[in-house]
Amino acid sequence: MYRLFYAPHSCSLASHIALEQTGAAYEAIKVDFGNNEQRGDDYLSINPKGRVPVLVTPDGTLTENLAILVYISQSAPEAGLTPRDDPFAFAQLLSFCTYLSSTVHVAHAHGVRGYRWADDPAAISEMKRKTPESMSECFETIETRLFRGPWVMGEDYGIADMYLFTIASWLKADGVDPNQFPRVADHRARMLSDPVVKKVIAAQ
Ligand SMILES: N[C@@H](CCC(=O)N[C@@H](CS)C(=O)NCC(=O)O)C(=O)O
Repeated sequence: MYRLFYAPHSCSLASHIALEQTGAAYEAIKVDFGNNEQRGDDYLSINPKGRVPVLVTPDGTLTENLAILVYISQSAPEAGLTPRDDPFAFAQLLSFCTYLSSTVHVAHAHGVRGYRWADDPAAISEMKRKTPESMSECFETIETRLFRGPWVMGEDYGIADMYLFTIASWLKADGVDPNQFPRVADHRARMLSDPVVKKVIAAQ
């Protein structure tokens, strides 16, 4: 039995969808950001980084969405959520997902958690001002160059779809019109009609 620590509307949605999709036995534990539970001693003893997601597994505790997504998918190979026996295809998948975690997620965080990078209120508000532009640039790249179709990596549905869906759900709040990116918007609509995705969203 896995234990997933998540917060609604956060990047942990991707890991939650992966768990549900593979049929793994898990318990989802909500971390209350409203009360800064992620900064409390109890939570820091689970994840010293003070972030979600965290997956507690029989093998040990994992942090970082991408690591968790890879672990879940490779622990349930029959679900086919990551390429098997094809190092280049797997590396391409990691390349896309790393772009989401290290560039797109960070561009979003500049808008909502600018205090991580600056103390000066003017600098924080400048980071916020720039967020719609930087998120739009990232999604333009995804829309026109990275997204293969019908799924992110081509014919096979997998962890990149769960991750893109999660980060694309922040666009409106980041001041970006999601309809600027029709392929991503269509992907989002298909994900939203998926029973597994619906179930996870309802549960969160
Ligand atoms: N690099 C981490 C980032 C995790 C992260 O920043 N999670 C956010 C939610 S999307 C969080 O826990 N924020 C709480 C905080 O900053 O206090 C990953 O990809 O898992």
